[in-house]
Amino acid sequence: MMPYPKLVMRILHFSDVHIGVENYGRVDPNTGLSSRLTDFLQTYDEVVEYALANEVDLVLFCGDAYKSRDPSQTHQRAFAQRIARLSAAGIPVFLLVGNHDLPHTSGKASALDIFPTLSVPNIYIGERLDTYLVSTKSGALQIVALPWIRRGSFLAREDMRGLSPEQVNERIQESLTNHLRWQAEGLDPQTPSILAGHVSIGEAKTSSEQSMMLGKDHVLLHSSVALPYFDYVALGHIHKHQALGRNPMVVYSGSLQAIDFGEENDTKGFCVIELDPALPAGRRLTDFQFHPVQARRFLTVTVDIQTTDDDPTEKVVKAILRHHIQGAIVRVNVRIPSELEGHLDEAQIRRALEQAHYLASVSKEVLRGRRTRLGSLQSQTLNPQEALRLYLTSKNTPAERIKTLMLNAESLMQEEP
Ligand SMILES: [Mn+2]
Repeated sequence: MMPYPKLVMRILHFSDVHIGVENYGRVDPNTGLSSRLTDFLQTYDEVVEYALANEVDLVLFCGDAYKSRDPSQTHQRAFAQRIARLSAAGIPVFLLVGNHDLPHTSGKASALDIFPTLSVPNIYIGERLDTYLVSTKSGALQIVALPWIRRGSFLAREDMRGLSPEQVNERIQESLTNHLRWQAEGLDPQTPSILAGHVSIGEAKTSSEQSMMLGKDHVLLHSSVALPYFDYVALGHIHKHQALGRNPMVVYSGSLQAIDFGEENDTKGFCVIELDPALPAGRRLTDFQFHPVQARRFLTVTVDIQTTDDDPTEKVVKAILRHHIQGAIVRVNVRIPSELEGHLDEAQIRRALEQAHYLASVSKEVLRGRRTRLGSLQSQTLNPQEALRLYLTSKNTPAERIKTLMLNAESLMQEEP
């Protein structure tokens, strides 16, 4: 007898596409479009191609389709074209609403509202904290959605009056934690279940220079989301891919492209998981894979010039050539003693960087002679007062002024932290 085929539900989890991030890009003179738009769409296409080629049961997007809350029509078309391909192939798509997808006020449409408005088949929008039942070709799946929560909707409530921003966050965190537990306890234990959240988890690491974060936001604890009812916890919002634990696995898929040099060392990609519906609740995850995409590289080249280097420019050029420059977004940081500053030929350095996709900066940190002398005094043997006095003296500060500043500094240093 043929063995009964094992039914496995395969889910693709990705997040933070951020179409419209166009810094460090070149404008194509023919189309007027940024090269960074092409970058973002190429990695997004890698996700879609994988989903189509591997006939996944569900594509789960954990929020932030665009950079802006008011994306341009070109950006909206680009996002929708890819969703339409999945929909047409009969692959259900769950779109969770992120902070960048939300309008400022509750009456306005979110950037994702267009899909239910047009009744695009197979598309689900996770726009409120609720449990959604999604039907896939491998059976039903419960998704508890935790979209981005608009502060304003909490602030308007009477019991929020007079609270500090920190206290408001505490209330939001408490409320979300309770609501999540309530949703989780109401799940059908016979049906596979995942949590999809667009939220910061306190234990997570961030890497970007935080330019995408929109202020001080609520942060949940790992223990608030890692509930035993879930077979997998899929997260978006933090751009660095990471797993925060097992039983259940709590995972940020991370973004598909770095947005700044803070993410230089991140590997970008998406996650593919397999659930076995026959296993007990909370233990159905049978496989987890992270699939890297061909994200645009960011590269920092740092060069330290010594007083003994006779050709600083050559040293910088050699350091550049040791790296894979082609196609990268590059910045060069040169630390150079002031007496050699004039010997740095910036035009020659820029020529060595011609193969880069984009040259962000060539910056010089000029090390003044005084600073070198201070370094040679074995600064680790100086106490803070001595170091401050030495610094003020080196800056030609008048003696009276030094006296006043030293008194102030000492009283500051004696204060309890
Ligand atoms: Mn976000």
